[in-house]
Amino acid sequence: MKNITILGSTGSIGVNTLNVIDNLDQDYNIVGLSANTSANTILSQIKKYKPEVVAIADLNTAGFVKEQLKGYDITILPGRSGLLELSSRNDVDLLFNALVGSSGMEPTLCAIKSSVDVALSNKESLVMAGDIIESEKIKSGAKIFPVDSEHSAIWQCLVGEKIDEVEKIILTGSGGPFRTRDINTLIDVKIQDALNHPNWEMGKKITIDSASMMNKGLEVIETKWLFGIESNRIEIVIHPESIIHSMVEFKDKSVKAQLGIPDMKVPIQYALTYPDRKSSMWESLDLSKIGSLSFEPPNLDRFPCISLAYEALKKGGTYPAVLNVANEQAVYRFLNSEITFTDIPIIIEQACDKHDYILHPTLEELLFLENWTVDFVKSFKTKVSLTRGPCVY
Ligand code: MN3
Repeated sequence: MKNITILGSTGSIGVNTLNVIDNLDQDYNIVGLSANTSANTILSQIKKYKPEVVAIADLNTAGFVKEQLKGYDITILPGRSGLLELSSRNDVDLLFNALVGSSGMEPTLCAIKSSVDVALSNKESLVMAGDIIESEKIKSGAKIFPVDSEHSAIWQCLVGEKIDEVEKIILTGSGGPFRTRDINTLIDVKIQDALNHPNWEMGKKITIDSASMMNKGLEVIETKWLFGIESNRIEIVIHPESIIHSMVEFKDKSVKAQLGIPDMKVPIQYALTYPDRKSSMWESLDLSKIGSLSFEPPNLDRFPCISLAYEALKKGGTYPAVLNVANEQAVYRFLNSEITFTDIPIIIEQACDKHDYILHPTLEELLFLENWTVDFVKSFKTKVSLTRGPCVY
């Protein structure tokens, strides 16, 4: 019996995680769940899984849910503090962090500090606070199990291998919905065009990140912290079919790849059952049906977010955190029809250039910078152009 808490249980990854648990024969005891505003989904999850405690970040939703559960033996923890209290519990075996965006960073840190292993779907945690999380991991002995499909692939390729025998890591990316679109029309991208991902079904924020390819940029930074590999040994290759989930090249030039149907339930299940593998009912890969796999280099003129992410990773310190928060806020403004699709990298570049850089920020300094970046992006009005060209990594 494994005691588990799932943060963000009403989102796309959270729902899939509960689905995977339903289909595993090993018993899981759901200790805690968390939601933000999805009252109906969390109510039905509470009735089905009977957790001891549920954190609900949105105060109105927390009040409503509490009212609906009169007579139930359950603790509802409201607000941000409730989420952090749930994340800090040391009586669970695994915290599954499926929160979206920078709000997921502190909960990861809380669990690590409490010596609880984290199955990490929230890539923003490592992008923002990789340095702090790494040193807390060393202190507490807690581990991070990647859930992101690319990082799960790399993790699986590295089983039985020595990290100092790795030559490079090759992250695959589908290229998203705008891989072949006329580059001059990207300014006119509609919200619906950007939300229309060819292979993966995901939440809105990550779908926009995939369309701008900032998702791949964030994954480069995540790779550095998960596997201790520097940016000049992390490459991106576009692979539109999304069958190879990533690859590792070793010193002897042998390359290992992990393949499968694009389905997040597979990496979710591996993070839950590691180091074991359990039978599943997910779809089998039939390569003869797929026929051929194709690859191309990423077009850095089309996707300036990739260069911005590599630059932030190389500069280090607070750059990746500001890049991440600026991106997140710019994506929300795009989804609100306040800015164009091509404004996203411009805003990120400006925020990175204008912030007060710190090489080794504390958590407090990161949280201060998060607020600064949110305000910066909210007040961003001027029409300026991108000053950077594509970078060479
Ligand atoms: Mn991914």
